[in-house]
Amino acid sequence: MNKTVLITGATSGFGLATARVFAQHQYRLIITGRRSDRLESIKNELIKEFSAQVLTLCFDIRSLQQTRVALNQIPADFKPVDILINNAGLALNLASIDEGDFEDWDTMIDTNVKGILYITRLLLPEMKKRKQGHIVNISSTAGKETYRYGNVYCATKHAVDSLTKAMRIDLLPYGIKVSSISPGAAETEFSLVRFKGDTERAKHVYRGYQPLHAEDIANTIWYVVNQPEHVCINDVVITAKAQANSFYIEREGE
Ligand code: NDP
Ligand code: 8X3
Repeated sequence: MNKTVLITGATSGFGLATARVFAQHQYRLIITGRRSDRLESIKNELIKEFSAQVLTLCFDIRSLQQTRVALNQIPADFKPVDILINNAGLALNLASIDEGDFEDWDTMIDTNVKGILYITRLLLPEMKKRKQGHIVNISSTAGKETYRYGNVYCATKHAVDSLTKAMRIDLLPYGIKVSSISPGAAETEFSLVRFKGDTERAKHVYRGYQPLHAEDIANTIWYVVNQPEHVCINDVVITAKAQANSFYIEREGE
């Protein structure tokens, strides 16, 4: 029987690439994000290319109310949700801790931390009842090392790291697997969002080396959820060949 995967933040980047991989393998897909036009065109693309079964849920992951309403719309033929990929997230700006923007802080904390908590908490009763399920949290190398001016974003990803460990412990009696993937720099819309539409600044992040691509992370997620039943991959730290960690990137010509 085909399984259902719910991917948050599937309107671009890792989430979209992951949706394509799972669609290719005939999973039922629930894809989420705030941009309804993108959700609809991605749904059409996946149906056309892979004859996939796709449900779109348009909501803001920061809102418990919106998340609850959206999940209540999942029809019986898309249930149960077998795999939850907590991918939606963002960074906003780089600023010293004494100069950070309060609104940016709220957005990052509400999206990256509370967003994961809300949707996971709401989907868990069914997974618990079935004693089955797999939660994959997208963390970051920013959750391993804190870099200059990355303060609040790094803190949210350290929180994802910690929550992943906490979930794995608490859900142990229910046979629910919990994994995290911690990527280094990958060229998606991430830097464009971080620098609020400044394309030059966004491009500068990836100068002089080959960063990760969204497909690299999608393939890693696929690997993590396709292990034998008795195996749980706890965490995968993955960087481009040119990147050692948050601090060291080998760039040509520098
Ligand atoms: P993108 O900007 O390409 O994608 C982010 C996705 O998150 C979009 O689909 C966006 O959808 C969704 N999203 C953001 N805010 C919300 C919200 N409030 N409610 C619902 N959905 C939301 O970035 P990436 O694909 O690169 O990022 C995916 C994850 O990977 C993030 O958690 C990021 O922190 C993490 N990451 C990224 C790295 C990178 O270098 N790119 C490296 C390590 C980790 P929409 O705008 O339609 O709501
Ligand atoms: C995204 C990677 O290095 O910009 O999490 O924080 S980094």
